[in-house]
Amino acid sequence: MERRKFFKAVGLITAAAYVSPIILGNVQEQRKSSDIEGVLPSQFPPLPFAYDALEPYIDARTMEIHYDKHHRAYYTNFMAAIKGTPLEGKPLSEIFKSMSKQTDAIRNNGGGYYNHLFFWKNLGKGSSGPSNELSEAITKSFGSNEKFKETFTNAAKTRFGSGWAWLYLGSDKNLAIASSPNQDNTLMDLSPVKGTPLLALDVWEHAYYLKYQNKRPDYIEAFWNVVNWDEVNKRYTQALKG
Ligand code: MN3
Repeated sequence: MERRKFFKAVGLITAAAYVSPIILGNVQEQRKSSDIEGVLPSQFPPLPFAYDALEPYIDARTMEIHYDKHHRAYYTNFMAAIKGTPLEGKPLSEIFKSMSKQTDAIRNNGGGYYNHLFFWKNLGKGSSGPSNELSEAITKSFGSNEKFKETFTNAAKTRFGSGWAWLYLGSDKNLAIASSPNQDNTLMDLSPVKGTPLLALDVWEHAYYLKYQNKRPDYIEAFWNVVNWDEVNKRYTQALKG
C-alpha cells in the first residue's frame, strides 16, 4: 500500500501532514513488522494485482483459481485450525518456529497461507532486475546470474510432486537455493534448510496445469519474465539487517 493510502486507511490522513520524518519512519517500521510474517489479518488479503496482470506468462484463469480457491482455502482452514488455541493472535514467524510441534492442518494451511502471500508479492512485470547489492551476492554465491537462474530452475524442476523452490538468505548471510515439499518453507523449524526467504516459486500442478499441463519446465522458464525484483531486492536488504 502506498503511503497516502495507508494513512487514509488508518484515519491519519490529516495528521500525516504534520508528522516529522522520524515519526513517519516509525510508522513505516510498524508496517514492516506487521507485514506478512506478522499479525494475521482478520480478512483474507487481496491479490496485489489483477488476475490478467501476468499474461501471457501466467494466465488469468489460473491466477483466479489459484488465488480465490486455493489460497483462500489455506487462509480459511488455517484460521479455523488455530482458533481457540494458544497460537491465535501470534505472528506467523513465531508459529513457524514451533511448527514441528503443531498439527498437520496448521503446518499445511499455515504454510499455504504464507507461501502464497509471499509468492504474489514476488510476481509482477516491469522491474529492472536484481539490485547491485543483490547481484554481487548472487555472483559470490553462484558464480554468475546465469548460474543462479540455472540452479533455481533445477531446484524447481526436480522437486518431486508438490512443493516450492526458494532463494533464501542463510544465517551465515550467504544466499542459497532449496526446494521444499508441500507447503513447507525455510522459516519452519522442521525444515532441513533454514533462512529468510527472498524469492519463491510455487511448483504445485495447480500453479501451471491449465496453461502448461505437464510441462513444468516451460512454466518455470515463463516465471523469469514476471519476477518482481523490486520486492526481492527489498527483502534482501531487510534480511541483511535482520
Ligand atoms: Mn499454490
